[in-house]
Amino acid sequence: MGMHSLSMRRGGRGRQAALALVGTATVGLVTVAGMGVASAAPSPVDLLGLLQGGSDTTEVNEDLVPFTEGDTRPEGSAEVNETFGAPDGGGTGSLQLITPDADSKVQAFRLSDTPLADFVGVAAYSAYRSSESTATDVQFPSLQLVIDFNGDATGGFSTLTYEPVYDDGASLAEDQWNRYDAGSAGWCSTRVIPGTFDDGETQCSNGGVVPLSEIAANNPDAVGTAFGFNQGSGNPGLISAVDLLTAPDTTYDFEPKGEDPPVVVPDPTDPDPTDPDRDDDDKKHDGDKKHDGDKKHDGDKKDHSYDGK
Ligand SMILES: [Ca+2]
Ligand SMILES: [Ca+2]
Repeated sequence: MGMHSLSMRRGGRGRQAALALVGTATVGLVTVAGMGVASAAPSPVDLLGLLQGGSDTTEVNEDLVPFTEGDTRPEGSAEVNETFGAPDGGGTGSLQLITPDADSKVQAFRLSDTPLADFVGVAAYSAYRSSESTATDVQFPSLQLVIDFNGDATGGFSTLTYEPVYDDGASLAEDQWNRYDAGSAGWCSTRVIPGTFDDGETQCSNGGVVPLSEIAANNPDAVGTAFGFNQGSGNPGLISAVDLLTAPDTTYDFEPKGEDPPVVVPDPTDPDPTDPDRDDDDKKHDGDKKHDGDKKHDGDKKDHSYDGK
């Protein structure tokens, strides 16, 4: 760590701001994060990000911004740390997710306003399952897409879920990072979507795993209103981590920001802590301005209690 990594992190934030300035698909980012950058001139850092062509990665630090914890229930936890490291290209850290018992649930979601079709062939993430987990072998953190499948028409809410266990050929290996191309795979729906998920086909039941491309094609007005990770409820003892969540236009890299270098501030009230008793009468050590020049007390051994105290 140090100045080099610090400047790298600032570069990452600069790229995020630059993307907000030039990208029509990042309207949600401006709205959600409250970044008033639309009319601001790009700073030198923003311009550097543009020149580097690195407008496709946004770092997410300990505060999870622009994600929020959503429907997180005790004792579910989400923490950006380096416990399980990171996948290739994902820096040094990731988002650790723990659900100790069956009722535990943890989420990290980001609001969006993006056509569902834009996620097709694009959505992806990396996940790690620790062998310390006691959960059923096939369980991994899922990727979820909250959608409004009929656009401006009334209703249309559902949550689409990608889980590796329903993705033929996807790795379920523990203690390693696995990459899931969810945008090219099948998804489940929490609710009926007429013509796509019939009654009885929700929650992955009765063949209710449908390619995302088919869901989008059947519902051309569908909009992704939020996306992110979910673990639980029903995942007791699952210890995992996720990273490099790829959404339209941006990949989110979960990384500890770390601490800035400490700033050393001299203590002006105690210039010579090794010699406290000789403070006032000793010009070499005297640094206590409050008592300097006090003729009535300085140098008077009997008034020692007034001097330098
Ligand atoms: Ca990372
Ligand atoms: Ca609607």
